[in-house]
Amino acid sequence: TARHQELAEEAVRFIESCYRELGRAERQTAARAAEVRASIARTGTYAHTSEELAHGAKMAWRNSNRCIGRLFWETLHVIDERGVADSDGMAEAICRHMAYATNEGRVRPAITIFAPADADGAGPRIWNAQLVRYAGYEREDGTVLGDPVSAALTKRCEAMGWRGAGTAFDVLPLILQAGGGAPKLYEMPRELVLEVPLRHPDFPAFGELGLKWYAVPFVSNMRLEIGGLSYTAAPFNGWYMGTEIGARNLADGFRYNLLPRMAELMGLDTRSEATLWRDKALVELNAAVLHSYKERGVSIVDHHTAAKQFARFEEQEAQKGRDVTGRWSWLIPPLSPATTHVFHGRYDATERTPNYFAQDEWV
Ligand code: HEM
Ligand code: NRG
Repeated sequence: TARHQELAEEAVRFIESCYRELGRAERQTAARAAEVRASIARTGTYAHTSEELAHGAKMAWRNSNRCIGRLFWETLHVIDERGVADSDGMAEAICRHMAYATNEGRVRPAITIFAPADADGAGPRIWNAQLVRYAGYEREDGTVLGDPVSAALTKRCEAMGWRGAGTAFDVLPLILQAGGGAPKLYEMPRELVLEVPLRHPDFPAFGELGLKWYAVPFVSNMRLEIGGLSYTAAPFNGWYMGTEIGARNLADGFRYNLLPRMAELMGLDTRSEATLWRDKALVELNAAVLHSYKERGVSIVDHHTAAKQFARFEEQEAQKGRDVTGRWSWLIPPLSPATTHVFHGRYDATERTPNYFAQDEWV
């Protein structure tokens, strides 16, 4: 059929580039390509070897146009959990991943890959956008306690019987769905969630706000596409760039909206925008994040260092004869972008595969 044809072409394209990068012999590549074609003709699909899976996941990171952290793409630790059959097994595998990646703060980039979607596109799913995120409770007046980005998922969790403590930093439970199964709720084991209390070296009053953030960003709602196969549950993590927390999660008006409070405790004049109180508050909020993670021994990178690492990635890729693709609007940091080389560069936004793609919520 036409779909088999398309899958076979994608699959062989991947096998060829993967095996070339891995330095496999021509004859081996041809034999594997023939095997994959035969499998697709006979069964409508094929399975990756563990080597293909591991290298494919790394290529997908390397091809992630919005990611400034790609220098380290080859170090990704790939955990093959394709054999997990039910949501209880998914929960256990996720716990193993979290413990490995968190590593008491010395964060290790990792991905857990569950079974791929079948021919109808149905596969296992993690409903949470990240494995660790804070609940957002919508109040009567429309304001939100906690993280507004989680308001909808929080409602679903409550509808499934969950009740949070009602603080601004309640870790949400997981909603896991194995292939074909019903979604099931799993309370997050507290000992697996490393968090960092936030303080500022020069503003003790900041520490009194009782703010914190979780140590590791585990993105859990993206689809990993390798050689025409879709891995619909493939949570991955690296470490944070400070601005993700300090310039967005805590600062955006539609998230924790902390700039006014920061300005107040810094004694800034907020009556006129021209005093640049927002900018001053933003810088110190970001300094507090970097300081706090460093103090607690939790991996984090500032945006200047991350941009330099990205420049090394660009050089390294040029040396390997590959062009770097990228989305400029995502690659520039949200704080002082023009101080980084990324701002002054041009990026080709072509989307290559393997890659990570957004997918519909809550199928
Ligand atoms: C996006 C940094 C590791 C894949 C991003 C963003 C940053 C970033 C700053 C933009 C996020 C935003 O604006 O919301 C880093 C750093 C890492 C890292 C510092 C440390 C090792 C990884 C890993 C993967 C990955 C391990 C996958 C294997 C992606 C993808 C996006 C992204 C797919 C786009 C997410 C989206 O569309 O929402 N990264 N990253 N990154 N990163 Fe990385
Ligand atoms: N901005 C989001 C996280 C997106 C991915 N960022 C990473 N990925 N650093 C946030 O929670 O702020 N990673 O795999 O390390």
